[in-house]
Amino acid sequence: CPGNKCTAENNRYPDGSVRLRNPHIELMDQDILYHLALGSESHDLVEMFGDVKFVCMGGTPKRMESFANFIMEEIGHKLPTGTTLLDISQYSYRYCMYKVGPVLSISHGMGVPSISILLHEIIKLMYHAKVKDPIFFRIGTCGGIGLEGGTVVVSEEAVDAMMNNYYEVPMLGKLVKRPAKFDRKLVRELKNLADPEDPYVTTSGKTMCTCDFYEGQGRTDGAFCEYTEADKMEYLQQIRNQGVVNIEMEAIPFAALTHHAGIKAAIVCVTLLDRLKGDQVMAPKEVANEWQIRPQKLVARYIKRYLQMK
Ligand code: R2B
Ligand code: URA
Repeated sequence: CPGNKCTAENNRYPDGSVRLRNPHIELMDQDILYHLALGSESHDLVEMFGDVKFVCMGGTPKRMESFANFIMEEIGHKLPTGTTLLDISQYSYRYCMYKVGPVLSISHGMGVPSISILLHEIIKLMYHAKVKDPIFFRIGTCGGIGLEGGTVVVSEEAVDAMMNNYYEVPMLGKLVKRPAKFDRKLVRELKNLADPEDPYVTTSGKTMCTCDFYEGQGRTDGAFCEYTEADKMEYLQQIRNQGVVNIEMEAIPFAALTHHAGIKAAIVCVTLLDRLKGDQVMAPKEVANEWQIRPQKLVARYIKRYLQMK
């Protein structure tokens, strides 16, 4: 990085296009984005994706299909008559992808490996499509720490289960660390878009990213458990005292890989429960479904405001 200062700005080209920090890609005849069912030679990626500005990701294909329909309504995007939204990656049988004007809505599955594979391919997609200054959002669910179900959380920082703020990946038998950083301005702007009239709380803080939903998040209701309820509560209180407000399973690679690519990114999650009160997700489906729209609304406000200011 210039001056050894690895900021998101330094990681991209001056014209805003995504810099691929991999010299091998340019030398390849074609680049197959296998898990997206797309390729740099089989598809005209500039024509298909060149106008993308926002990449929104969330765990499940259903939620991201709903988000695609929701954002279409919100930004007043019209599909050509007689057409419906198409899952561009349907033949990957891995992730779903919908395009609504400048917005991509993509599912990332559960956990670090799944979102990491997706991010590699989406960052390459941005490069091949010559997209300028894209903004990435993860719209997700999480467990709250001292926050009741239905609370919206904007992540200020990401930490792993050992409270490290970097993504540690074994490469060629060595551990490589990449800083997991969000765009501070984007986080501030998102927080400011919370409406005092919203019938729920929007807050922010540190997000813990774990590699497991059960023992990895200190639950006592997995198939195994070798600690007591008291041990669990002591741990949850301890991480709360260190500023952790929610736990999920993708924040570290999401923050680290977007930062490494010079892409502005933020995470907005809704809590499905307060982990200080229990482990089981018990909210009825209809309630949980309504909660899951809340992060979508905040991100939609950001996108709409951006498009109006253009
Ligand atoms: C939130 O919810 C999922 C686990 O249920 C995981 O993908 C996450 O981060
Ligand atoms: N997702 C998580 O990873 N943890 C929770 O407790 C709820 C949703």
